Amino acid sequence: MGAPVKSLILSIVITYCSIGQTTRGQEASTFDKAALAEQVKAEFLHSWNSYKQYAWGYDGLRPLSKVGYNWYDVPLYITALDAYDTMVLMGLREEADSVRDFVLRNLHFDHDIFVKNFEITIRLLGGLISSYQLSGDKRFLDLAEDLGTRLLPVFGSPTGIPYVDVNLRTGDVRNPRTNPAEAGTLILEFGALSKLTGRPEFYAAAKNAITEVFRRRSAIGLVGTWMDAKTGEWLDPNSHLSACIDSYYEYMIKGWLLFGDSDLKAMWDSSIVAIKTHLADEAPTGLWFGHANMFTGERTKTWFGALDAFFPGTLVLAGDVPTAARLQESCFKMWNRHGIEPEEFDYGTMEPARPRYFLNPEIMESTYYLYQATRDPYYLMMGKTIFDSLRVHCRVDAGYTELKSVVTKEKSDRMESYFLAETLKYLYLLFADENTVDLRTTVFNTEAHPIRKTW
Ligand code: DMJ
Repeated sequence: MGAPVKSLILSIVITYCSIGQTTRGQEASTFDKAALAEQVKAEFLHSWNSYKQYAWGYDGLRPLSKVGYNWYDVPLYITALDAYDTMVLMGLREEADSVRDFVLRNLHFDHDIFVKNFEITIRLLGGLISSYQLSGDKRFLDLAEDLGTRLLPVFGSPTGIPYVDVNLRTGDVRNPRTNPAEAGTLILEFGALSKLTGRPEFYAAAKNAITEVFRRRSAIGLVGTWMDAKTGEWLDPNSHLSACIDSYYEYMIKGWLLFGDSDLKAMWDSSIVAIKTHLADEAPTGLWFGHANMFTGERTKTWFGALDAFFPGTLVLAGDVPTAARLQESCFKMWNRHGIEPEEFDYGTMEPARPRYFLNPEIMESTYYLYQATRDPYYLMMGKTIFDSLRVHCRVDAGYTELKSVVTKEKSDRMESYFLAETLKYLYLLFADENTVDLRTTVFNTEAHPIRKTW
């Protein structure tokens, strides 16, 4: 058993002994977990069947107009591949088999299109790797290797920090304006690809990318929002845990857990000190993590949002369950303020700063990890509240849809693939048998694709 796995088990045990006994919600026996898991599965099928009916073969569904849309000139079957491993985990064998046959018959990457390296890595490369591991079908791994090879040119900048876009056929790259999340959220997928194919260049390129971002942290240990991949210069010094930075931190701890790479653990150990020193905010409404200038530490905004809600989950994986539990309380307050969380929330005024909601999964993800760590039924209550309000405010005839405003609940017209890959998967796993996924051997990538440590 590797050291990261031991540390995860240890953290779960410590937590169980310290706060796991404290039940703030109903008793476990009053929750019919199995029934709730079935209800989530039914909502998954409602969404998936709507996608099949109106958008089959497209990358995504517009649930109000009931049409499909593609990200590029040709479809890459993003929703189907993102949803596949959720189907497997839910035991939807027939659906999963039909997706597998469709994807393996139709998906290839020899297209003259520029794609976003980060999005294609977390959704497709991650999806192909988990599909391979769950199905044992080597054709998924062949597709993953082909895709990984076509994405590799992004790392060819003078700094090794990846360009944002790459042409899948020509290998041309463009757009050096990047951020820590896009540059630093690649090591799980590229690293697993190295382990599974025996080609070390994938791991090396992704490891170098996150290392080069980390090396450019400020004297007080923070990173900014935007940077130039060619020069390594910071273009925007705003530091936070939200979009553009979030999963850069997540992959330090998950990379440590999946590969036992102590350099990644050292990056986390250093970063978490800076985060707790300069971003943490003990407000009258609880513990939050706001925005600050990466060079001076000066507070720039009292904002926290739907994406930041991944952080309790990452803290659990890092072994800091007490802080995770406190922050999760704040996330739940943010959710309950209007019955759905906003994209950005000003915890100074306790009102949305950006009122949209994109069906994001992060709060469900953190609820799942906290329940796994504590077995406290309070987190089942939390998950049920979140699930109920999703059904009330985002469910439509053809699937689930985003909101233009969590205040007015006005709907917008898009169901992102991560709703099936992540949002419903984490809700399902929260209520399903606790051993559905063995967290001692499995690490979820940032799109919730489970990657199993088989090496
Ligand atoms: C997903 O694609 C991933 O979770 C990513 O890390 C952040 N954005 C969405 C979900 O909100």
